[in-house]
Amino acid sequence: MQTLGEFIIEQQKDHQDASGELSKLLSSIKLATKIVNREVSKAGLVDILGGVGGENIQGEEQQKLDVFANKHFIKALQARGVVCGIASEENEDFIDCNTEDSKQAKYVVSMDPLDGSSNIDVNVSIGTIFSIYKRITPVGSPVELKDFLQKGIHQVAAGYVLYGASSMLVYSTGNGVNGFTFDPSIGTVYLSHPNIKTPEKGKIYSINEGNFNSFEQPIKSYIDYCKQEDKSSLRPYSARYIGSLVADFHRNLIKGGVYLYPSTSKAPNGKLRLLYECNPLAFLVEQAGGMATNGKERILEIQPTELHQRVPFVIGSKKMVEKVSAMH
Ligand code: AHM
Ligand code: MG
Repeated sequence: MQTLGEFIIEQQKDHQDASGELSKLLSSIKLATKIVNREVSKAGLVDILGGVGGENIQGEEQQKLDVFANKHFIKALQARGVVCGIASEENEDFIDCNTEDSKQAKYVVSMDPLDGSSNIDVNVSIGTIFSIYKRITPVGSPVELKDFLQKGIHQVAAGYVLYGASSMLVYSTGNGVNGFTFDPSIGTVYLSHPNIKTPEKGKIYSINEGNFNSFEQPIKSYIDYCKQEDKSSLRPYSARYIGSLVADFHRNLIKGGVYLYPSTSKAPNGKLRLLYECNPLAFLVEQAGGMATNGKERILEIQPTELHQRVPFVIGSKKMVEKVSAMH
């Protein structure tokens, strides 16, 4: 089986990445992923569970693993001088990687270093999500906010890592989606899911239905629709919700389904962040033949206005997302 390292090199040959910069960047992500994976897999044995006693910029409690993952992803990206700037869900402002090498780098990365924090302490799957853009300011100048506030359609690559029963890295450079599985016994990552395509329709819906009363009418109607009996459209659908976006998304990507985090009265723009969570997964789902919308607009065409912006999010199998959109 092909390793991730071999795959990255081979892709580089047929890709516009003549300088090899994107390949080096992806290799840095692979390294950070291995470090975080090692730590996640022994959580419970070492003092890495629980909170650090502080909050991130979103006012959410930071977990030790959040902080650990954030630190190691930033370190890996900075050490090799492969990006000029990094925006993280855990940091209020973007980081200008101000080293000699970094100044010459043309890529910026936005990431959620550890998603699904509430699941860390109970041994349920969690993930990392990343998104890569070419900077729009000139190489050599300081990186600026506008380098990060690009529409999702301009992503050069995006992916996620799922720390689960086995750990996987799934990514795309705009040429299909490929999935790699960690073999912990030898520390190698192998291509296990080449050219992932998501089913056009499925029978899973994933939503925090506890918020039902505060959903807007189109979402309530869609949930009712999911529960109605109709053999021809495989209804009633199954409800599956882990509360770890990467895990919920990954299952639906492989099996077919729809994930929704809509607006609620408490969170009018939903909970998930456009830059760190929605855009990268929207890029992947489209590459796999699916769709992502905020109900009215394609996620990848939303113009971001701030780093930590949230948007209502509906993502998954094409026919299912179309149905939700039609109800809007
Ligand atoms: P986080 O980035 O703070 O971990 O929050 C994102 C997570 C997603 O992984 C998940 O889908 C969602 O929050 C669950 O939220 P809720 O508990 O409101 O259903
Ligand atoms: Mg998160």
